[in-house]
Amino acid sequence: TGDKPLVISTWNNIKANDAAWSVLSQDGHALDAVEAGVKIPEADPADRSVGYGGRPDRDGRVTLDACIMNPEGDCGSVVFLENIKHPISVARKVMEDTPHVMLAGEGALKFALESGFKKENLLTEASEKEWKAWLKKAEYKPVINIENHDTIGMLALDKAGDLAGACTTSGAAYKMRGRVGDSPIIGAGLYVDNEVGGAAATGLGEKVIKVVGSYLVVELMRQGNTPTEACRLAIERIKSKNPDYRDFQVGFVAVNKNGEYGGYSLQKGFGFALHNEEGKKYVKADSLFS
Ligand code: SD4
Repeated sequence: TGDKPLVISTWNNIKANDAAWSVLSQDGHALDAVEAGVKIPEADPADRSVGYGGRPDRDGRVTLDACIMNPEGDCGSVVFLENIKHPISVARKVMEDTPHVMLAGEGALKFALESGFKKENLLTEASEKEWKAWLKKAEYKPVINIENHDTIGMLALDKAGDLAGACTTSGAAYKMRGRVGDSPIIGAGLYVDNEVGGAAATGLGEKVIKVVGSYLVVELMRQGNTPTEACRLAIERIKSKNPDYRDFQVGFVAVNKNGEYGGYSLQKGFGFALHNEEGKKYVKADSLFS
């Protein structure tokens, strides 16, 4: 640990890290790295929790949440956005080209179209088929299974020592229409403080929002905890607030200003992808329960 540049992302997002690494290894900026990185799963129809190919809400619509933060502490976010393949790039435009932090739904779509993004159908045949099968029982409960996610939260530390982060998702499968999770909410799904470090979350967003999870992890690092310990303490907090703690998953990843990194989850099965000068790998995170 302790080297830069590096990129870390939730789950087995090795390919996303590759794209981020190609920016970082050429002395690129952390913000460009995380945007390039998370665009990979956004465009990948095989990734069923992000962007194109993501599982729809219970009405059969793919609705996307994303946010981004730069080393200056600026942030941009889109929530409940439909028909745009790269919500992270729209979030970046919200940050850079508007006086606002967050745009929602129709307004976010209007802004995206005005900014030159194209309207596209994001519901793939595979996701539509699964949704139709789900409709037969239609249990109206956001489904977050414990071991099979790929929502991406990504943090990068560039050669200059600056931190940025991005988070993007299609959210909980078969959620209520209009539901927004933690992923696009600054402090919940993502937080970066260039003086301390950054954190990102995945899992059942409602639980992450309730403890302002990523902000909590960053503040725990500010108090002197290592990234792994900060993630563990935030997971302990979630456990202590939720009697149903065995029924859902939450995982955090974090990196500090020195290039130390880590992750931790509530249930087993979580891990993160890491790329630094030593190469790339998938790391199984420790969990509170095994
Ligand atoms: C959400 N946190 O919308 C996201 C879902 C997720 O892997 O992380 N899935 O609640």
